[in-house]
Amino acid sequence: MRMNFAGKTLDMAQCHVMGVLNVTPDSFSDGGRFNQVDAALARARQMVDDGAAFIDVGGESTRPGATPVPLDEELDRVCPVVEAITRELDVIVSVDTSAPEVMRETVALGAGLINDVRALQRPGAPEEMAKHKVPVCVMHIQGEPDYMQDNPSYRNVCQDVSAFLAERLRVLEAAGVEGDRIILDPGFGFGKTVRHNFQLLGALEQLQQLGHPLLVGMSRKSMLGHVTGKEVSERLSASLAAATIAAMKGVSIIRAHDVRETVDAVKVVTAMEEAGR
Ligand code: 8Y4
Repeated sequence: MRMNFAGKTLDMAQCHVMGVLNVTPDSFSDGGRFNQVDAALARARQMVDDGAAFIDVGGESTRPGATPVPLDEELDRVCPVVEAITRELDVIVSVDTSAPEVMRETVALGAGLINDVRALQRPGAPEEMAKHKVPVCVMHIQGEPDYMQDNPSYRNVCQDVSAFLAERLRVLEAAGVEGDRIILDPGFGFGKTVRHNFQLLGALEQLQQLGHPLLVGMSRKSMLGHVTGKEVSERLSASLAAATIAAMKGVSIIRAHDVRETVDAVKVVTAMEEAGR
């Protein structure tokens, strides 16, 4: 029921909001490392004030065609921000990474969750996470970020995603990552057509059957652009509709850019559920 994120515990029967904090160079225009860390900390502080339970710090772009970030560069981007947030703010720091070295360094700095869009498929990643006690979010992806959108194909997307996650659970538990610290994520937009994404959204209950807390991220994604015809900057309402659906289907964590608004949407769902108990 409760999960321990490096000393901060949360009831996973409740729905929490995770704010997105990109620390890629294009997200904070130049100004040197100090100013970048400072700007990232200010943005994190705003999201905490807005009600975020997690801040998801990511130093690598998973957009198809993005240039891969060398390990040293990822460490240089992410570590100072993780250190600053854990020192200054009362929030769980999540680190969006696939690199075992980044997992090791950021957990040592106080990160409370490792969020891996590659489901710990990199060599050494399961073994690295087995050495620590922090929870990990294992996300479904078909292929690699670079080519995942080329021709996504499934026999049955819900069954296939569920089978992939069940297999990762088996592999991770065999490597020594306890099941009670594994969070699952269907990976909206990661090797999926718009239709696949909406089939998954409709079938989140099926993924709940795996018996682990769920995390979802649909905020501003192209599945919402496709149905509304809107650009990224105009997708707030659609993002809130998607977040509301996910909350109603019992997900534990919603990854979002617009924390303030998403927290309100989640509060409406929570109030309804509490009134019914
Ligand atoms: C506009 C803004 C359009 C952002 C697309 C995007 C997830 C995730 C990402 C997710 C988990 C993104 C790191 C993609 N998505 N981690 N990360 N689940 N666990 N695209 O769905 O935000 S990055």
